[in-house]
Amino acid sequence: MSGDGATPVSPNTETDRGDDAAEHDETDRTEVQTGASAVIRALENAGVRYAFGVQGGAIMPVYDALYDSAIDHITMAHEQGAVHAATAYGTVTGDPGVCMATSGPGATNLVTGIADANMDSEPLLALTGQVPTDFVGNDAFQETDTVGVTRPITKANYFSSSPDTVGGDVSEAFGLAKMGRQGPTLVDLPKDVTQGETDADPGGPTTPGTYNPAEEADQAAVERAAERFAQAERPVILAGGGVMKADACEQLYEFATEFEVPVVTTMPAIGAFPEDHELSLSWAGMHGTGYANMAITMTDCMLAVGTRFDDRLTGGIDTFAPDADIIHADIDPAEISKNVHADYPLVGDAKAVFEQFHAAMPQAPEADEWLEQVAQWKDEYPMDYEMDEDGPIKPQFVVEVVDAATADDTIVTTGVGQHQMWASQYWTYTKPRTWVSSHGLGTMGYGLPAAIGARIAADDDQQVVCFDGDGSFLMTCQELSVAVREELDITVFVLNNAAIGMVRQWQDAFYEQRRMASEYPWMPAFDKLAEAFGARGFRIESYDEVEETVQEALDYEGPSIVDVFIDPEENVYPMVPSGGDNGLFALSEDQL
Ligand SMILES: Cc1ncc(C[n+]2csc(CCOP(=O)(O)OP(=O)(O)O)c2C)c(N)n1
Repeated sequence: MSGDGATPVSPNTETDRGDDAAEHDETDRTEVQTGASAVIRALENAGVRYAFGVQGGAIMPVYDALYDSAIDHITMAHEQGAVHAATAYGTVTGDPGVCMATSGPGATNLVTGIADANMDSEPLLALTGQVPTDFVGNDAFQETDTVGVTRPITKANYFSSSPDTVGGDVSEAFGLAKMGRQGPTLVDLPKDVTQGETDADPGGPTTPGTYNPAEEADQAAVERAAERFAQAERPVILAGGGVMKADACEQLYEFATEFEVPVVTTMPAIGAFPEDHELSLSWAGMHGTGYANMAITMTDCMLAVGTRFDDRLTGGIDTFAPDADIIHADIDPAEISKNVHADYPLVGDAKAVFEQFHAAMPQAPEADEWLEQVAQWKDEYPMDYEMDEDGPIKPQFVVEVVDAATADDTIVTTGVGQHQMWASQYWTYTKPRTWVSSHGLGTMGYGLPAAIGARIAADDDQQVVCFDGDGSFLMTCQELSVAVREELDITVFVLNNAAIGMVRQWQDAFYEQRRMASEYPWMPAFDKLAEAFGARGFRIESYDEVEETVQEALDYEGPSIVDVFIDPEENVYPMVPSGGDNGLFALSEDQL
């Protein structure tokens, strides 16, 4: 598919792979190039340093070619672990993470993670083995129509048809994953294609010549929108994940601080604007801060950049920012007026749009009263919880203690559930790409493999912690074997409430406390489980153990699991019920 008119994409500039990555000497490379070696050459040309995967019959030729490469392969325990680790790698670095799996069950085990990356527009390249072309359609051993299965959940996918074009397919899939609106791509690799000989050069990352996402937005449209924004009496910026993806955080900061506009982020954009800044209102939506939700409800003009207005953010569309003119900038024109009507649509890259918008602003909005109002909301609805030192441990306190004990650039990964919300609410994020979580799909089990991918992507001196739920941890805890084998310094705090707490919370609130299949009093001892894997295990059962044990676990240079017995009845607030009015968030169950 990487035919004429292909546009080169800058490969990852980081080419120094380090000695330890060069497991096998590149000079061992066999002279005859196969489809498989073209695949690996394409990855090398793209600057890929790591691939996460699991071996198997149909993908073996590709692994055999990898034997000769300096690309470091991280063997995962399960393909779901591989895809989440690769996705998190992409979140932290901005470059597509690469995962590999064999055909059939290997490929289907990737599906959840691919769907996850698709919902969050994460750059990801999946390579899957496939039965030989002649066997396709015959129900051959481990045959699954991977292209068919993944078509709705990939940005693009390819069934490679020849050793001569397979390298180009990989180059294009890599280029597409990163360019424009990012997302997952997949190349399905029949065994005869990867085993066949070729002398074709796979080239570097490319995109089809027909794929030309806009860089700058239409200048006249920007000027009209800036004119309106400058007149706003209650302006607000809503920064979405696209701001992070476009590396536009600096531009956001400059714009917001120069024109004194409060900044609300979506969950995926946590860290795009420093949460300790006085203009930060943290994040909005179902469990966002009261003041963020007030601001996006009462605004008269919203500059929304790189967000798809997910329903967890908007609540009911009818009650979303009812008095506001919406300026919506996005790189994907399909997002404009999809969920929320855009009064001022702008199609372009977030970084370019902020620069254009900044230059086009005739003056700062006159919004002193609004800024006072916003500050008042911050006082009125602080993020708070009640704590009794003799009672069960509050999870929010644990998050705060870990935040205080770690550096500002620490990366936090999470599973999905209450713990994810506490980790996002009670940690102060000040740097981009330090919040790594599953948003749109809400995939339990994301936390540990994501911590592995993040650890490999992170700077050596950057700490990586994971807040997990007991239920989420149980879904992918086998990846601890990988963290031990690779000697990865990660610390996992399992906020253990012996329940799949978020479900329990909803049952209590909306199903008359009928706790069907949500209490898990049979959880294993996670500290002992950690030791069985060869990791360090810790347990915290009372407040007086929290600070010391947290420090001990963080100091341990390797994977450690801290089993924290938290208050099993603690709930996440504020809360806007599904489809509700953001301005009417509840601070406790009786307000729902
Ligand atoms: C794979 C998957 N299955 C089911 C769910 C539905 N779900 C959402 S939150 C949640 C509870 C998660 O429990 P746990 O990981 O223990 O976290 P807690 O809410 O207790 O902090 C469940 C089951 C999901 N999000 N993902």
